[in-house]
Amino acid sequence: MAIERTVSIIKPDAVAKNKIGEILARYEKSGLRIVATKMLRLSWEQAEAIYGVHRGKSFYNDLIAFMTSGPVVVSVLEGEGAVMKQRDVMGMTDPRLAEPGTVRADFADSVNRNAAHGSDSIDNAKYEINCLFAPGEICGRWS
Ligand code: 3AN
Repeated sequence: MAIERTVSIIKPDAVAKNKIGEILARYEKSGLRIVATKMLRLSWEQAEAIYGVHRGKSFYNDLIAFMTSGPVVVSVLEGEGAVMKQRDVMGMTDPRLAEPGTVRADFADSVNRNAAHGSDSIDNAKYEINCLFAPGEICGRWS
């Protein structure tokens, strides 16, 4: 399987619960490597850039307000099949449907306060990396 990169965002609810280390540890235990990570408060424009696909949906404004409501931890994860692997560790969007042991099953309260974000395709990962990181902030570790 190819080495891919994907974006993880630990959302404001999980940061507030002090679960940053536990969540990143799960990604590391799955074999993924952190090649960039930082804490920041997303601007409204950054949140809209990442979630623009949902513009017009009933939950859109609440989603952007939530994502900008407090600090987040954004990371680039690298590894074999990184996009799907991160999403497997994260679990389904609605924590009530997420497999036991996934990040969302264990740390999320609801579908709109669901602890974690992950890119859903290689193309979206490239787009999100470009939105959130400068090239010099990423340290490839695979070779
Ligand atoms: P995922 O984050 O699992 O890729 P998406 O891309 O469908 O799921 O949704 C992006 C974000 O929008 C979710 N993480 C969640 O915060 C929010 N969201 C999605 N569906 C709903 C919904 N039905 N009601 C409220 N918020 C939602």
